[in-house]
Amino acid sequence: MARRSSSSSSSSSRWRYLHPAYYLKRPKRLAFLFIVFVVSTFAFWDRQSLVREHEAETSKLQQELESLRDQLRKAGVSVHVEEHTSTKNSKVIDNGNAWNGEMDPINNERREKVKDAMRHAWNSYVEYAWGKDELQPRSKSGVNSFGGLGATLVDSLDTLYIMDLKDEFQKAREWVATSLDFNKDYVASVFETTIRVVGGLLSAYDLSGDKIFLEKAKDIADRLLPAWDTPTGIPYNRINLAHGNPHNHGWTGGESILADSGTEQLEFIALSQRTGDPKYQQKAEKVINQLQKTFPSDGLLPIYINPHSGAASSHSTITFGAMGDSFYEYLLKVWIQGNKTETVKHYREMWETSMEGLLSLVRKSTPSSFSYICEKNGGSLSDKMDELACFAPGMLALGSSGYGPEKAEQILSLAKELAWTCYNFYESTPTKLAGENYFFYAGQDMSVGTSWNILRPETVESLMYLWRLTGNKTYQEWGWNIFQAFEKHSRIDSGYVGLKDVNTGDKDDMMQSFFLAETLKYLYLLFSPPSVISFDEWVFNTEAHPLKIVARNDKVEDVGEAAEAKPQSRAVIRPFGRKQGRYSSIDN
Ligand code: DMJ
Repeated sequence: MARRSSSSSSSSSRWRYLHPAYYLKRPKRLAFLFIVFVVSTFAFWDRQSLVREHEAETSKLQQELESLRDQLRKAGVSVHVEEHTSTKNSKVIDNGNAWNGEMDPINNERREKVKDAMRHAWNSYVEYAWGKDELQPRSKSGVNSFGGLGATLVDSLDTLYIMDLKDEFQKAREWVATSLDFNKDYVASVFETTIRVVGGLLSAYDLSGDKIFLEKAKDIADRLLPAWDTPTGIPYNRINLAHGNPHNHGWTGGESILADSGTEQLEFIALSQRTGDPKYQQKAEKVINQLQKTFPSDGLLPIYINPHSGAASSHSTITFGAMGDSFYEYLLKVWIQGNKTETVKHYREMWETSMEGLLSLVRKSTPSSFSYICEKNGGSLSDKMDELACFAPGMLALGSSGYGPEKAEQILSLAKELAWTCYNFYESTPTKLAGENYFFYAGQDMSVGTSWNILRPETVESLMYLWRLTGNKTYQEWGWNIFQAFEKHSRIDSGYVGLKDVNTGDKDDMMQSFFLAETLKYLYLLFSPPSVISFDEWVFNTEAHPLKIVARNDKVEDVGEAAEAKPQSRAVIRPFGRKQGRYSSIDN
């Protein structure tokens, strides 16, 4: 009992510490308790803010790391190192595709092989055709097929830059600065000069930020501009670079060609954006406004248009191949270049209308079910498809995401089917290189028509788009097979040649400038991460020259022609200087 009463008294004495009266009677203890409370609250708060500061610092470092990784990828540098330093998020999402952040060793090896091909093509041009338009590899000489504008050199600038061929790029840049002269008494194609020269120079400017390229682009564009001075604004397709005097080819009966007249919008809009001078954009966009007035319900325009009346010649061919192709391509791409805003909505609407027209031209062959795009002459379809029309799968894939889900699926499926057909244009010949065009006589499987191959890019272009947009590596395999066929049949000691006949492998004597501008660039990108020249930031002109997408400045139209050129602030990748590969905003 005694023990129980002692324990009960000690427990009641323990509870007395919780009673406020206890402390009121003992102020020293109350003060002590207060101090303990204040000190521990401060210690806790201090630790929490340290954690917060640490988290903020970590997140800032993470952001910097992400930005550096992005810059490395944009500069085309392998990103092995970055992934080792990253502790989480080893997946990088690019354009909706999961890219595992590691360069696949096979892709790495393949893109090095493509880079080696570019080096070989370029070195051969330097050695035998420096400053000339194109190299004739078997004759080991140069030829001025574009009036002596250094077409191959200008067409190659951005490919050299993207492949990080620094010395080669610098040497080409010096030639542009010191020797590129447009004051030539030469009747040039407005279309070819725009897509290769204006496009090539603008792309080199966007990539490097070097103003010499912009100055030269402006010079040549100013010489082309009088071609648009027609009653409708639809341009003449030829002009003398020194004296003007625009006109059309005799063999078109004085008509303008659809592709030649509607494939300058990307370049001329970009030029207005970069110079602040609206006149280029105004001329090029007026063409589309004019064509929109009489745009047919199926969106399919014949290849000849009268520059005086604006009337399309109803007896001429409708095609997604030669002379029609890139008109449709630019409807979509101007919409992308214009950030898909309300101002450029009519481009997208016209493109969608034309894609309904394209669907009406698609047939399937027997027995292999190859989808192909027919041509149309008058009211009747012809079972013929140019290799040139093989840009269409890439264009369809690129435009598919602008539709609602069901239509997007239909358009993407068609893109995949057409890409399979185009790949088989290559696979079906003894050399595994495609002919210039194919017939599907009475709906039967393909047979080669014109059997030359001039190193064209359209199929590998589409494979690059489809690989990026679907993530399906099969397209890389197909591209690799095509590249190997070029290596086997077209590579010679002094460059790359086309084939006179894909059945026999007989060689021609021309290294087309688009082989370096397009074919090799698209192959290189096919084996590179999708963030190298990403579709979110760049749009490729029809000669594969990437143009940076910037804010569309439609106020430009209110500015008088005499207004001082004032380029807008824009992002560029600096080339090889102190801020290598770094995006920076430039105000000129
Ligand atoms: C290039 O000049 C361009 O791709 C153009 O749009 C079509 N022809 C050649 C390549 O084949």
